[in-house]
Amino acid sequence: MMERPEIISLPKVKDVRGSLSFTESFTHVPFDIRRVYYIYDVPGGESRGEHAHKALNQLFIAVSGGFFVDLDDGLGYKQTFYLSRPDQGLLLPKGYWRKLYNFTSGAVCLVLASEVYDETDYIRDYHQFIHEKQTNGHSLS
Ligand code: T46
Repeated sequence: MMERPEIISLPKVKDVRGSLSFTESFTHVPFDIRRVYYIYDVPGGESRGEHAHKALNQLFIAVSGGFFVDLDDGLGYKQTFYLSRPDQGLLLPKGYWRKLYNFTSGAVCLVLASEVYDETDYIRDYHQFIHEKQTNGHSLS
């Protein structure tokens, strides 16, 4: 499975009618896509995320507008990405604290996810996240 977060390019088919991009399980994303959700109408100054997942792998796509994504693995890796291209995605493995913020007006974040929704997969307390990472190494229990 994925090791580090990375930006991937998605196919783009462009003609006089406009552009079309697509993604398929195991072709562009290294997991079976079990769920799709999207975040939109985010008011200026609001942020999303601020949690980590124990098992969930995801692909984030800015299908409209743009936003920042701060990532933290709890063990020293910290990285900020700016997503604004519908023909690119951010592959995010399990185990990263994430914060999405500074959404432009009308921005839409499409998320392809490897698991169905499960609240027990979330760690929503940053201190607990750091403690678990530093106790268990890379895995979250
Ligand atoms: C993530 C960031 C980027 C559901 O019922 N089903 C779902 O599939 C999802 C994703 C959420 N919900 C419910 C759970 C909460 O009552 O929707 C409500 C808002 O969810 P949450 O506060 O987790 O929203 P975000 O934007 O902070 O986080 C979401 C995802 O949960 C998370 O996986 O990485 O987007």
